[in-house]
Amino acid sequence: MKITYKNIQLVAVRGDIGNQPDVDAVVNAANAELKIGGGVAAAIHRTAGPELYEASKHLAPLSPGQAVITGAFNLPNDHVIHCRGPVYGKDKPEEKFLANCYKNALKLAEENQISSIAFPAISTGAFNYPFEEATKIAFQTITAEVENLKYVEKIKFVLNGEDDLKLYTEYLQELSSSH
Ligand code: AR6
Repeated sequence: MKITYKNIQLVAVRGDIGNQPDVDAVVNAANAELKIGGGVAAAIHRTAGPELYEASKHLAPLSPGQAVITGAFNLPNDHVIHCRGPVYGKDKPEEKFLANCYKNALKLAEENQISSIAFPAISTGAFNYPFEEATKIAFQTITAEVENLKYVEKIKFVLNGEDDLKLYTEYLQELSSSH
């Protein structure tokens, strides 16, 4: 599913965030220590190679909502933006921290003149954020930020499951018809 919203291309696909050659930057769903972990982080580190951890570990610890940027090494991208999402039920207020992840990632993208970026559904795996609530926050935040983007032209959402893609597709359809 692909739409154009206020001159920004918004795309949702089902796939692996570690294999998105059509974007300049991929977002890592990181933990505080920027350790390799599971899920998104494991997929990104697996393809990027050990240099990614070497390049990022000195940037830890990250607070909830914080984002940092590194190179992408063997990934087919130029940059990795590492965001620490909130652990649901623990890092409060979780809505604000999750929104900050998307805001801070886009801010770093702008500062680095990045034109295309892929996001996973931050915090919805090991960090237990309910998928529907997290999706609402992702869309609220991104649609509010779109006005401020000068360099970013394309935002891609890379989802793991069929139902996840279905929900993102519904949000994109709604945005496209409201616009
Ligand atoms: N590509 C796209 N999405 C994926 C992939 C993939 N390869 N693998 C999983 N997902 P998670 P979090 C989905 O756990 O909740 C890690 O261990 C997954 O289904 O990666 O922010 C880190 O090291 C879910 O919807 O991130 C941290 O310790 C979403 O991506 C911690 O987990 C996020 O799942 C971060 O937890």
